[in-house]
Amino acid sequence: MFYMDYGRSSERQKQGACTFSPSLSSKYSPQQLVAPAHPPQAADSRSSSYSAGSVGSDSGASPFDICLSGNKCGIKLNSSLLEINRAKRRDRELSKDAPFQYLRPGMVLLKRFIKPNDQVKIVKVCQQLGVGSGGFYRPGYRDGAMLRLWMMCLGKNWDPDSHSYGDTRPFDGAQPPTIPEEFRKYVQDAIQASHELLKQNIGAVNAVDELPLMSPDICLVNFYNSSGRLGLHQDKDESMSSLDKGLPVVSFSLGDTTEFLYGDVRDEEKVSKVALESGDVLIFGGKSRLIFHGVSNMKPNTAPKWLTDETSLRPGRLNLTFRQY
Ligand SMILES: O=C(O)CCC(=O)C(=O)O
Repeated sequence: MFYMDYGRSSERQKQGACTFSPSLSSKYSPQQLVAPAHPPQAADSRSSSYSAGSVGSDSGASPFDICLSGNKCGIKLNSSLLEINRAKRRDRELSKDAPFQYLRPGMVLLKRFIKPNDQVKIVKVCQQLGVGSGGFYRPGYRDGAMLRLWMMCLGKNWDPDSHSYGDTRPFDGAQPPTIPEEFRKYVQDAIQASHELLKQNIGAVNAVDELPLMSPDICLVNFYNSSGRLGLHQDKDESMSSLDKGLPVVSFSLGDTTEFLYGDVRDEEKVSKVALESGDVLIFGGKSRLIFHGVSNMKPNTAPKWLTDETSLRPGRLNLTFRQY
């Protein structure tokens, strides 16, 4: 991953998105996306565990809790279980309307692929891992610029300063938690589903060529509050072999909707954008493995109510990107 640096750019031709559901693409309006020189606001006034820390992090602070304090991801009582189940069923129905979007060669979006109960499970597991050793922290750079998100690495640590992976976090020596087996299973399911959908929808003869199989040993978990964002960058800190094979990045979105920006050059005026909603899985590999991508314009209060009710997830968005080193 390469958040701040311009890095090498891809010469690939930009392809138009082909959707099998109402298209969400529209023209991207230019914006400043790189990390700000000042720390971003906390998710809400109750919640800040941020403090300006030592190099590259808020390492002096306790881990950030992605769920609101006091609820510890338990069920809140303001919605009945009956209502919650009804809402989940409704959302499952919705997912049938727009299951698949082919964004460009090597890049697909599986709409609301993660089932409601699994979304709840993922948030709860991330919350628990996130408050332990190696949990959520505010990444930053040596020059003091901070990313507008909280991060937890699973499997291997990604260091924003050196743009490299390691076994421990440089600022506190913590070892990243391992990737839960269930998460790996969701990734395999998503890749398999994308192959089926590539065959069905675009007649791909060999879907594995378009989106190679991968077995994740890294997962970066980002939490964005309503002012969270991530500048255009390429994910290219994985091994040369992984990048050469185009092993995909598999990205899960949970909570509030956001705009995902993507394109062949690091130019905010030339990127496409697509909305990522709770339960969506975005996969980019093969010819799209080195796309520039980023996140802007969070849409507050768009998380499914059942998700926030059942988990007390803070206002914002949780994103998990799985990769194979
Ligand atoms: O939050 C997202 O959807 C994108 C995350 C991302 O680009 C990254 O972690 O490299």
